Amino acid sequence: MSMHSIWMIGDIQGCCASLDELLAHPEIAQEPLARFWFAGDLVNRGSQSLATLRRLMALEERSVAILGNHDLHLLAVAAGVRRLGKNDTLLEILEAPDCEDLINWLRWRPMAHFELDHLMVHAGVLPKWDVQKTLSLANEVEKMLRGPNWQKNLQKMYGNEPDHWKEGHSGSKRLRVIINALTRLRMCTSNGHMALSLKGNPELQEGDLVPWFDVKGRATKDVTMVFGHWSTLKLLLRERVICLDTGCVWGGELTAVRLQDRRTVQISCPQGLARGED
Ligand SMILES: [Mn+2]
Repeated sequence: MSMHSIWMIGDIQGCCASLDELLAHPEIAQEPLARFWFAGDLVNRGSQSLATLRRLMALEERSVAILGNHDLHLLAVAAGVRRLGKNDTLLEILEAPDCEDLINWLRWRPMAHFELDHLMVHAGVLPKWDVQKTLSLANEVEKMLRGPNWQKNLQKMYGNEPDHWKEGHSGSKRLRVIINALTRLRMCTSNGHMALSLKGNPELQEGDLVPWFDVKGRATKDVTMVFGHWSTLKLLLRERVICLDTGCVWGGELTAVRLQDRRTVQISCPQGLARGED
């Protein structure tokens, strides 16, 4: 058991002032060897994505930052396979003198993290994946991102199909299902069919959908799942489910929960963008 606190922190989305305020909070700053877990969506929508990345990089071994959908979007734009959208706030990163270092740092972040019986992902896991399976599938994506063909491979990452896991999936289909589950999943059927598009898959009856963490018999049910991505849940603290996304960039809070005793510190964020879907 780690003697030092681990603070698990929700989606920052480029709100670096709130991150600075959180890390300087007396309760957190008093312990120089405390560690930090970040649940992904480190950048985008907020106004200080560049400063956020530099701040996170400077934490070095004190932090574990996993990748969310917005972070992968930044990688895809940097790779030249996606364009910036009108609400993206990533241009300052792409134009920064240290852009290459920032992008390479991001490419080496994990897609999932397991320690002290807590499994952290950005969005969710599919019902049949246990901890070891989730980590091994996450590692397939990590290897791709760190590999020589990462730009080309990111191009194939977009799309909602296939919407469920099969061991036989290979190539880009396989990576797409893994990435979609880990970084975009909210609702699915008890069989693990993901409802990813806003309009919903017409083959899925709305009544069949449940939050992924409520699927009965989920293979990860005996560990504590830690995730972000779903700000409308607010701070969800169940015995074995913790959602940390409290909508910082939408005028909510940036939240840190201490792993050891669930002590919670929240910073109010004045920014308050109109709430988006992502
Ligand atoms: Mn997200």
